[in-house]
Amino acid sequence: MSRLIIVSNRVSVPDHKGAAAAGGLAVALQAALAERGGIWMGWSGKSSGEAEPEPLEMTQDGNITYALTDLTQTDVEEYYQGFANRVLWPICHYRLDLAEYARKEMTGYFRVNRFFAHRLAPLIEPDDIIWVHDYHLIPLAAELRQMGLKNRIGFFLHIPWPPADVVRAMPVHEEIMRGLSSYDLLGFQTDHDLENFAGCLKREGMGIEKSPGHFSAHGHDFRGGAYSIGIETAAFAAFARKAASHSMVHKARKSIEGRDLILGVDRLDYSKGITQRIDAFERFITNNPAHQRSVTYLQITPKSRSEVPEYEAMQHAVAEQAGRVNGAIGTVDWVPIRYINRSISRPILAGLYRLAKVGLVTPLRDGMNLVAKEYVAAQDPDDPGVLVLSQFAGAARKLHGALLVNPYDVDGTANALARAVNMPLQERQERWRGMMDYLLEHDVLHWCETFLADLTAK
Ligand code: ADQ
Repeated sequence: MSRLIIVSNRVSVPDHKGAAAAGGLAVALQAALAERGGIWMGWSGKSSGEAEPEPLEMTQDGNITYALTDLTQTDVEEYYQGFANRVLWPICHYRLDLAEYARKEMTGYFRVNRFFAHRLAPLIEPDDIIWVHDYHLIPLAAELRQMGLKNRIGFFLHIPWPPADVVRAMPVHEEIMRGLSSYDLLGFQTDHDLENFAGCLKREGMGIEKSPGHFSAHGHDFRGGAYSIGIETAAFAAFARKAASHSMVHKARKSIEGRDLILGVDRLDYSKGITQRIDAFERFITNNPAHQRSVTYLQITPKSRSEVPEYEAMQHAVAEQAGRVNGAIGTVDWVPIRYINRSISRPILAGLYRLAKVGLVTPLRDGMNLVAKEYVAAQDPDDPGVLVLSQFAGAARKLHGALLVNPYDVDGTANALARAVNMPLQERQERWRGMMDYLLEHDVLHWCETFLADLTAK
């Protein structure tokens, strides 16, 4: 079996606290690496001076080598905070209005990809297979090919891929499309993202889809597929079962005083639709006064990317909005919204999911959305809660038992909330069973194995 090399912007170096601390994606990638032996390379998260780069920071764990590189402060600003998070992220989430193009940052993005290629190339052996992750590193294969590497290289995009008209708003869209076309296998979260990619190739006149999932562009033949990422379903369900006895979960249960818990869990990001969700909750209460005091909405939202201006602005907007709604609909003995800006350990998170009568997951656009899957996995089969899910999350393509909503439609989401809190047990069980069966079969290991099987297939 060939060795595996994984490259991603950030790397999960194990701290040996077990799966609970690591999260499903890291666990699955580490399992794939352990099976084949290999290397996981990425940015250390640190910035260094502009002088000669320090040698790679290597950590050995069994047959896996973790190789981390520092970047300069300029690199971090241009590649990561700049082009990756202020152009590719908004564009891929259909937010043309938020994309900030600057030539300097685009150049920095391609420069850092070349730097990654030069640091990685000496570690690569001829029959290694290489798996690159996410939008930070789209040009990496093209750079490695430029250096003469013939290895099989796959790419998985964790975020959505938008239609041609959106992609074409990006000044360097041709280079980005050429970068994607340099891989041997391109993995997208859903069939819709794959269709959008095929549409972009066609619209650009860059290439053709010779047969479903088989492309030819720039003189290179490659494949593309939809590989929906999963979670560690069985392990997560086990955390949730155990979590009932966790003191924090116990305290949370006591503090809601018998009310139904509606739960939202998201990184603080404009793609997650948090402000629209708070509006929908307020509308639900004003349209259904009988539910005043009978529900508590808990929104757990750790800060992310605070160095990017749009995120900082959002932090203020959400906090203000939650305060305003509490002021408007709260009563002396009822605080409708609890808003928390912190990360929560996975076992406690699993316990809170299980406690919640409704999982409210309403991104405006999301590659997959693992929170939706975790919420389902954490439910008590005898008394499962209801998932209210945005039709614009990749997860909606397969989680047919959810109540699907359009997050831009505040009344529609408010109505779905009312339906969720009133749903009879039998309907909740039927909806949940179908989703859970799907998630048990399509877990994160299945995702990882399917992608790697296709990447290594002749
Ligand atoms: P994200 O945008 O980060 O991921 P998501 O898929 O929901 O979104 O994953 C978030 C993860 O963070 C979940 O595992 C969740 O449990 C965890 N998390 C969120 N809030 C937390 C908190 N307060 N405390 C602790 N943990 C918390 C990107 C894409 C997604 C895609 C994933 C994986 O944007 O669309 O599903 O990658 O491919």
